[in-house]
Amino acid sequence: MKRIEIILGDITKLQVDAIVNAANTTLLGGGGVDGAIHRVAGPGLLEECRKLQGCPTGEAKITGGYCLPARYVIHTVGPVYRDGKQGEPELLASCYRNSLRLAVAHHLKTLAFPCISTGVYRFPKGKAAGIALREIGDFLVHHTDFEKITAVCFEEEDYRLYRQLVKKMGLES
Ligand code: AR6
Repeated sequence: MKRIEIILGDITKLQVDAIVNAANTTLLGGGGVDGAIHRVAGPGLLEECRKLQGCPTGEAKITGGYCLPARYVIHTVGPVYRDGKQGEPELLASCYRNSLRLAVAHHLKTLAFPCISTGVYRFPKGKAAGIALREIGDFLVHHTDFEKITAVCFEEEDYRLYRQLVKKMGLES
């Protein structure tokens, strides 16, 4: 399935309909990919985020892209990983599903995801990659008009894991 693309790089540079932000429940910025997105988007993004009044874990909200090459930013809040028995896998899957649902509602056709929760929130990378690719793969099967979903790996380790898994899961032609 060529509509899944795995790349090693910086999500803020992608010219897609929307990039997904791994935010926190305040939606008021932070470190990691969230910090990078706000830095490139500029102050207009924070201003719009303030009006959203936060976002619960596992859910997603959409804003404009401001100075980013992407038209929109979909902010989702991944779970903080504790022991894997506090609903973390289900919440992570919800992040992907709710982000994709918003993309459809806004008639978007190209979307890029970072490796949600695998940084500061410490979700084990292999497990997170499996959940991400399962949700993305399922979505594309049911949305044949969606053009492309890019999984953006910022770290070599994530890139290797995604490449391995995408083959193992039969998501690549
Ligand atoms: N492009 C793509 N991926 C990136 C980039 C980038 N420019 N920068 C970092 N990553 P994290 P989380 C990767 O910590 O674990 C923030 O402070 C990074 O290598 O950004 O969901 C929020 O405000 C890692 O693989 O997000 C929250 O408080 C992945 O993005 C908290 O961190 C996710 O790492 C969210 O933690």
